[in-house]
Amino acid sequence: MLRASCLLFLAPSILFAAPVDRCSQITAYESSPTFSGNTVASFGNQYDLNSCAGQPGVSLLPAAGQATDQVVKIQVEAACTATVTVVGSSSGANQSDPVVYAASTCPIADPGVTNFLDNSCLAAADATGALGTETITFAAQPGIDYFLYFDGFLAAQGPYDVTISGCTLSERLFANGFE
Ligand SMILES: [Ca+2]
Ligand SMILES: [Ca+2]
Repeated sequence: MLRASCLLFLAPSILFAAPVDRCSQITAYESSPTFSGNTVASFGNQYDLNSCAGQPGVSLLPAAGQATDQVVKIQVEAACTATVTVVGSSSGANQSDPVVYAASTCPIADPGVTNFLDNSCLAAADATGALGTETITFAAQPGIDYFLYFDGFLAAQGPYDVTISGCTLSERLFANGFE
């Protein structure tokens, strides 16, 4: 009886893991291949890139990634090639100009300090402007945490929709005793 109650209590946060503003706020793996977020109210510019170690040729203007950002954590069920597509949209005067990158680390950000993820970056994209679509692809292995960052160009903040294809996302919980 107690166990069932615990599961019911936990279920909403598991089923609806959503992008959060910084790595310390992640409480569950994102297991849905489609979800949405909005960087308008996010904490700040916690994460950024100058380059991407896993994709040396990627074209990133200096302002790519300077906007406020959100992040999710995923694992995959089997070796696969993940394709992450992000489509920007608008909310009031805010127009999203998405920048997306995947990385193998998620540093805990100090207030007012931007963590540059150049060295742990697996793939990155900022090929289009406001309300555009950005796509990254990277090889994923089971049992490894991958972090997907939803960022923006310069100060562009706004809502966005994400689709992850090519992989089955793991629904595993955190190792917190409830698994
Ligand atoms: Ca940023
Ligand atoms: Ca863009």
